[in-house]
Amino acid sequence: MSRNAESTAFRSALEVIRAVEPRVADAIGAELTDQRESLKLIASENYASPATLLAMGNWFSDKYAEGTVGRRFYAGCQNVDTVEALAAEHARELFGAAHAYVQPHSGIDANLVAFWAVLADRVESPALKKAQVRQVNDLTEADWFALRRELGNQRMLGMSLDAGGHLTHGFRPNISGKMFDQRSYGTDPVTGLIDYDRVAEAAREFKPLILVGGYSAYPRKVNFRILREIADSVGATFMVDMAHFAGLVAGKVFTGDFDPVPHAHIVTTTTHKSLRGPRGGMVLCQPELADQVDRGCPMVLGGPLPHVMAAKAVALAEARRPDFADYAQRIVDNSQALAEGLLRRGAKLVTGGTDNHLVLIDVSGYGLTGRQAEQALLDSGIVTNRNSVPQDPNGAWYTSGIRIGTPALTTRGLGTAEMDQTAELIHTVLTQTTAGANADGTASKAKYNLDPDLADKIARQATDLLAPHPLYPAIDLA
Ligand code: DSN
Repeated sequence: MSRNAESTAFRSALEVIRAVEPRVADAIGAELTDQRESLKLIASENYASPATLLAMGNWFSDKYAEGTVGRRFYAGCQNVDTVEALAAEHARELFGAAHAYVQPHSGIDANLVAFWAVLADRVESPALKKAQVRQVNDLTEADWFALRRELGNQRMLGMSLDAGGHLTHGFRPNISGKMFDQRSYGTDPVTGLIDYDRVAEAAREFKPLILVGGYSAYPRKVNFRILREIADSVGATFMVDMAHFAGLVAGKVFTGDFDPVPHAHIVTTTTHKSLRGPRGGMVLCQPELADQVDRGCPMVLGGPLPHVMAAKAVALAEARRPDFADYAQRIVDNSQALAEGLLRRGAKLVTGGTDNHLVLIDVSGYGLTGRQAEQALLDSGIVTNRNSVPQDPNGAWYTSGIRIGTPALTTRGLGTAEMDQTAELIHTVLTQTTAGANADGTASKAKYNLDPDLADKIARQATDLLAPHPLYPAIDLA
């Protein structure tokens, strides 16, 4: 691929857009400039390849394709079949999965597909069998009422939100919490690590239908073999949400007990985080759940997005290349270098370090809330996001943590030495920021004081750090 080809493709696309609504073309160009200039440490973001981005911008977007490959509710889906089948094949091969469903539009969608597949398999199918009917429309009103109550009366056990679990794992503000009676397992208050004996105890007491593994803010490996044993011991279906670390599984950094795919009945993921594909979701499962998973659309999903499935096929093909394993390893090397740099300078890290792509700083050590720290870092050109820490006294809005992740900077080519410099920038900002006060003199959880000249200086240093590693070097929009 010549450098000119990428530049020409994006420049031409912007020219076509500009002729209709120049402000959109300008915003697209400005977004590239902003992404090029900021030190992106959001653990859930990355930079998809030009090929992945281009696969999304075309007429596949116009096609409806409810159903699955070869079994559509619309005519003319032969080319959609090609890209959906390719994406699923790449996913199966990459992860060693029996079945892959690539239609979910996001992580929450993938989780909803998984939850309903399990409910259909474990609750609805037995009810249909008992009533000796083939499908729900054949149930009597009384049996349908009983089944609906039964579906709404199931239990889920997942990791607590402040220990790093995700909102979609059964928490009340999310639809999953309204669907399931949920209990959480936390982490050890001293080590910050998952205590598998406590998980087993919670499972024995609560007897969940679904045990959920996976996280969005836990900086350590998880032993999925042990979690599967716990699930089996109480007859639960074991589901893993690997959205954050799918790239580390794909790149064989997480293998054996730490690879969820051979251990879980069903695995969900997004495709855009450490996996570096387009924004989207995906479900992998054991053969016995495949039929139910494939009913995701129209069960809980709107029509599939063929242009995004095309981009998933491209990104998954990229992840099957040998250099992706090297990329995945570098993500973790960088994350560990960042953690060590922060620790050496005196930062307080949840669990004292990291095994994966993310580091969680407890910024109460700097006398700040997560919100204050996030904004002070942003003023200094460093993009992170605030996050709860275990037993967080500041709740989910202000929080006491900052979550930082290395997938994006690793894509740009930054290495461990630059992670140490990044740790220095972060530490400098956080030590030089002080908590602000409200008008009545009380302590504010949002206001903060940071010398603007220092913030500008750090932002320039961040830009200097990025300069040798241009983002999309082949793309010149000028
Ligand atoms: N938005 C994703 C994250 O940042 O972890 C998932 O909610």
